[in-house]
Amino acid sequence: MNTSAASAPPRLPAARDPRLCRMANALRVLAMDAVEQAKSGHPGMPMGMADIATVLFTQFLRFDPLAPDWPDRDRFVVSNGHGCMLLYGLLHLTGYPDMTLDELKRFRQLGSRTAGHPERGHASGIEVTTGPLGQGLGDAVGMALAERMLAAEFGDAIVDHHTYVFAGDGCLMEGISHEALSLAGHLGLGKLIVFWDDNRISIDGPTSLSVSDDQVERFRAHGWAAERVDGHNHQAVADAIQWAQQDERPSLIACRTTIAFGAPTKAGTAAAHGAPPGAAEIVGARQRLGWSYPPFVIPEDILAEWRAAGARGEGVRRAWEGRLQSLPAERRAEFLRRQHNELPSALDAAFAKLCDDFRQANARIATRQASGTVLDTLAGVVPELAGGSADLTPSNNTKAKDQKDIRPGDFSGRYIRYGVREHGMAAAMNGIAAHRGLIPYGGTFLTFSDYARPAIRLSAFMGLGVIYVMTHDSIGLGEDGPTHQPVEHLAALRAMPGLYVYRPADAVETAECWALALRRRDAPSLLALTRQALPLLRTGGAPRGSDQNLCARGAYVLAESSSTRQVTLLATGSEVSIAVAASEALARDRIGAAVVSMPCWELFEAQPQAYRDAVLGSAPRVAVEAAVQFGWERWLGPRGAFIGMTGFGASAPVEALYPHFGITPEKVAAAARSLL
Ligand SMILES: Cc1ncc(C[n+]2csc(CCOP(=O)(O)OP(=O)(O)O)c2C)c(N)n1
Repeated sequence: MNTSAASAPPRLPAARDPRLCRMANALRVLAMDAVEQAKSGHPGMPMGMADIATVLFTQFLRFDPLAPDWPDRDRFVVSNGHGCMLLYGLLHLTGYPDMTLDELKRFRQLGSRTAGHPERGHASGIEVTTGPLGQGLGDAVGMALAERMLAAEFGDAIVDHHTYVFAGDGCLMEGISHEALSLAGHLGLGKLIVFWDDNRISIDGPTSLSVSDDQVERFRAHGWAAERVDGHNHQAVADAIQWAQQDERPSLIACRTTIAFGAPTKAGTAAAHGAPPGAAEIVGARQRLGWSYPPFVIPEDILAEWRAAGARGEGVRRAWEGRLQSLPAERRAEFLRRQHNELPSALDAAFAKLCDDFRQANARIATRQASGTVLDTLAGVVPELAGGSADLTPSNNTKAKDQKDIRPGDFSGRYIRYGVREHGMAAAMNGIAAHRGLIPYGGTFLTFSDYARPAIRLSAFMGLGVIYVMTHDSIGLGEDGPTHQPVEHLAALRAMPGLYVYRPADAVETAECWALALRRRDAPSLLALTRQALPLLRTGGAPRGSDQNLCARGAYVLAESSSTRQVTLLATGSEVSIAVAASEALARDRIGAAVVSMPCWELFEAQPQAYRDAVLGSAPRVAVEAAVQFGWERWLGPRGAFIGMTGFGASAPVEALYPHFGITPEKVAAAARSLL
């Protein structure tokens, strides 16, 4: 390993194992051939990182292609996801049954497992979706954290694996890398090992055009162990992995590589980053690499070596299964329940009691406060809940009474102090959810969902049951002013496919929305909660079980008009009580107004047309939400009016802001009258 200063030249390849060279070359030619056939893709990274991947997969990574989801496998994340042909090649060669040679030939084609960037769920062995640079690094921090937390709970005999990450210059230039590295360094996630593809090339050309960070010193400043190696020297890479495994800190192995190693004219240049090499370059590369086989042909002996590497893990996996079997039955069942994403059976009763308690108390509380009360109960019932906040714990009410902090060296708690790292938090939660065994939730102000949005999009993309607790959801937060008052965020979040956005109107709806979010293990949920206190609207009725969760259909008639319905008032969250007050004012004028609470548009959209028609009715509609109108058109129908925000908010007490922006029962009632 080269521990010399940042400016020292890279070591020349000294210890290149001929067998490993041939195995690595198989990865190189598969990447070249697939990209050439697809007429698009990124051959440079796979050819440059092939040696590192070969050392890792043949000597270190614990995996079993025949049991790809084995819980104690090492996690392997390709954060520089444009280099996905490297991953696909590895999965094929090591024998993952669903990654056939045909799939490699169909690289980037419709319906193939081999998408243009790795997509979780397309093939086993793809742990997370990557492509947006740096996200994989953020995910990996969550995976490594989940590993430690579960090890603290179930013991090292059951949970004891590494998280390995490939990352490029782009990943390290992205801001998210700062949050991810800093969090991992602080927590001391020693089983996280990052390989940086230090090829000094990105798309525009040499990285010297845009960056001059000393990455090794940067990682060290974050509390990581960091060393340099020649990424084409198999022995040096192997030595570095051994060193990294032994160090108690997370580790960076800065691998000096040549992009498109082996390509005769494009190696070491930006031209090799993301374009088909071309026929002449491929012929030249085959000559240089000593590879005489036609496209997509892997000789028997090399394939056999790779398959042997893939078979290494079976015994280790079986030994682990034996250890799992020897756990006490109850512990084993608990471990497996978590792996299968099944929730504890006591949950329904807990939610029924919560709703009942809220009704009994009939208190005016903020929905963030109600959420805190829900969490106090849930923490005792759902031990896999892993909470946290981006340094807004007292505001987000995300820490349950009995939750203990996670600390460096002590991962037995269930509360993660993410620090002021919204993006890093969201990405880490993706990693925690993708790892399995824990249910992550994390808080910040709704307005700062923007800071987390790229990772929220990936939660939705991957279908991960991450729960976002986003408080201070409107001008209702008051004095902090317009920078902190979301106005366009609900619309922007509702626009995201696969994300369930909940905006409960009172404490009972908050509990119901939490129940729905918790049960949805195949998609992320976002709870938009108020800072300000709200009256209880769902006062009536007997204690409700989960089957009577009125929020489950996304929208419902909260209050039908006592006379014929002449207008329907639609609202979410804090504005539902404004709609109720407006309906009462209209009733005094003998105008029949129904109030519809719409806590979750996505669920309502999924209801049968007949239900939606019945709820929305045929009368004119007025919608009220302390946010921009964007998106409400679909619910308003041909004769509708919207009361809400038309621009940014203002700094003032909440009591002044609602009248100032005209979001009042009087305005809603006036809009209703104007439609009659
Ligand atoms: C967030 C994000 N921004 C931009 C891109 C587009 N992009 C893909 S690869 C790349 C350059 C990455 O350079 P590097 O990590 O050095 O990759 P290499 O050229 O070594 O393969 C860029 C800008 C992206 N995928 N994600």
